[in-house]
Amino acid sequence: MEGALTARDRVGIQDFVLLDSYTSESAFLDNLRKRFHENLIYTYIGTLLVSVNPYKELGIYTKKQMDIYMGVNFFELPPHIYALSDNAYRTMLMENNNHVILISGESGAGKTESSKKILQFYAVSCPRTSLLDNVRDRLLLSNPVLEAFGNAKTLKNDNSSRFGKYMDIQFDFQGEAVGGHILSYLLEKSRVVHQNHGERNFHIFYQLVEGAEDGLLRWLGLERNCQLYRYLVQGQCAKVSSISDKTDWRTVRKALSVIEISEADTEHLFGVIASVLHLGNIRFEADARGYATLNTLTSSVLVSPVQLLGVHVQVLREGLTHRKIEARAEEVLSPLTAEHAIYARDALAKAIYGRTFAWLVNKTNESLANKDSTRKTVIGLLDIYGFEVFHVNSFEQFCINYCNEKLQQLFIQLTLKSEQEEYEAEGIEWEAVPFFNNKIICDLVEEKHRGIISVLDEECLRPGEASDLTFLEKLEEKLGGHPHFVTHKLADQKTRKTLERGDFRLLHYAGEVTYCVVGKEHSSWQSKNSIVKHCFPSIEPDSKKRPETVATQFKSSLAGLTEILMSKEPWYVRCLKPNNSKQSGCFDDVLVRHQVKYLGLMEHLRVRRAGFAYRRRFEVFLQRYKALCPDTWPHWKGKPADGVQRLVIHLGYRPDEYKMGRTKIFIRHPRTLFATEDAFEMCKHKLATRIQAKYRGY
Ligand code: AD9
Ligand code: MG
Repeated sequence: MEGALTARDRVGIQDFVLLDSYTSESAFLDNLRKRFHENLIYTYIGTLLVSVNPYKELGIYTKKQMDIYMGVNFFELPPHIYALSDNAYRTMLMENNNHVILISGESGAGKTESSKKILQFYAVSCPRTSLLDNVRDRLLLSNPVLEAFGNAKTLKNDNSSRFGKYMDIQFDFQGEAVGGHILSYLLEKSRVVHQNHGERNFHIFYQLVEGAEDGLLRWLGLERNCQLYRYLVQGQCAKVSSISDKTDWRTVRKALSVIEISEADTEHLFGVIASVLHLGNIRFEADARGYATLNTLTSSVLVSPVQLLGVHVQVLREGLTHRKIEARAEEVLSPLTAEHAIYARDALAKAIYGRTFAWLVNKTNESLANKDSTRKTVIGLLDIYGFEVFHVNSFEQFCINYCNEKLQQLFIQLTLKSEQEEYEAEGIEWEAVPFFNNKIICDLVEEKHRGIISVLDEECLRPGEASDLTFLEKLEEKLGGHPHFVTHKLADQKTRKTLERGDFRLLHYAGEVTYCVVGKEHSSWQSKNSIVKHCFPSIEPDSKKRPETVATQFKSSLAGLTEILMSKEPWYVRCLKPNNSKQSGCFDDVLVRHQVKYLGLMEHLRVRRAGFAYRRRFEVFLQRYKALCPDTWPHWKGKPADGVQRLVIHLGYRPDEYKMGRTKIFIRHPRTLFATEDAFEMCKHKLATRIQAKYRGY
């Protein structure tokens, strides 16, 4: 007995629901820390998985481990991401419905790694026929491709996702992974032309320059030296010790061929990527009137983008130094100043890269598509960019953090709110658990006519008149009284921290972030560059439609995403970051406590602990288990609730283990249900043997 106690003391408890002092944040933290130092990074809160980034390889993701977890009940083995994956998978097969695994946590907490482990589990462990082996390879290899083009080193994470990703894995009725589909959300395109100190551009640029074969580099007009390209060196850290661009290049090349991107398309793809680097090196001079001209040196630099993008030199030249104005159904070319030409060049580079990324996602989807039309069930994986706060935060951080607010709101809706509402609706006695609802911050950003995005839209409709500062004034006017919004004028009263004149601060669920509005007009419009139109005619938006700001588009795409997520049965992985220095073995109490708090883990635990892990409608429960009780087998003629009551008494459920609602039975702990499920399996087996014996007897 003493031995068992010591082990428990050492490795903690694997499900927070079993923690004695479950309302104490310190006890929660102690348990997490204890486990972390024993390399036990996973802990449950019921069926929710808490994961702490170990920042080292643990050897717990082998094929052997996958086999151990396949088909075993959730609580019979130590917590693992494979257990959650397997549980979602088996529920999908049993109930023939769609599921989604929502992975959240701040930047660097381990979301992308988690999503990769889940995908690997499905691709490797699920039943397979040799015919579809390549589907699994494609599913797996879509990752390195999209990471190369959509991830980058930031100060928070050496492999930070700079786009949001939602991926459906499709399964056939036998449970075989047969296809997939990816939706991507707002890529951080500004990174193509600008990186903060200590950050890099997207990985693919460095992979290309470092890893490409000599012949390819020559054809692209590039040299093997990142320092020569302005778009690659602004962060002054082209080389990163944790990253091998050369090795990654080989992986990406192989992956591109596995996802069936043809040689010609691959060539074109790298042509476009190289042309972005060339564009970055184009310089402008001002003529006597201050208008931009391309200097003679630049003329030779133009040759490469012209060849690689397949546009006429005159089109490129004009596109960079002039802007088209529509006046009385006529198009007039108006010259740009040298300063504006730089914006035009950068806008072009961003637009080209953005379209290329969209093209790549499309191609990947074509390769993952399952042509067979039989009904599939899916498990969705959501891996977005995590909440982030930098020294300077701009429009991109605003979008990323807004996206995280939305995801937190969904979590609250689905767990804390609807859970408690259901108890109420079912007439189950319940002591409400208070929680902070971040809807107020979502509204602050997205509310019609009053939210920040709506003010931004209005300002964008007044070209010429509006500026960064008038935008800020409008915000102040409309949102000045909001408890989560602070500007320069109001700073001292609300947070006692001063603010620069061009900044505003939001008090997000996960912490305060100060946003700088300077330069917002350059990031808020969709580019309508004629060169881009020329290069990507098929995916250019309809120019007749009134253009939308990027923020508004993002808002609608998040609304669409929420709908997708709400239509599926959710599972949660909450990732925590143990320290800010990417170090293994270091558990920063203050940092982890903060995350536990804002992720609402304590509230979730209280609801779980006081609540019921499983619920089934009376009819469904009775139909499945009626064979376990002579009173209900083969038919129960009375009310379903009474039948269920008889059944559970017969099965020996203790009164505190379950509650009868108005339409459903609520079961406190999964173990109870698992025991019933085991009894059911045995009963089926006995029945089958009896039937076989009977037929043999004839
Ligand atoms: V961001 O919001 O995209 O910036 P993520 O996705 O949450 O962030 P990521 O999964 O990329 O973070 O993890 C960051 C780094 O932590 C990885 O590159 C690994 O080096 C490390 N990591 C994360 N999870 C694990 C793990 N389970 N085992 C080992 C891990 N290392
Ligand atoms: Mg990520």
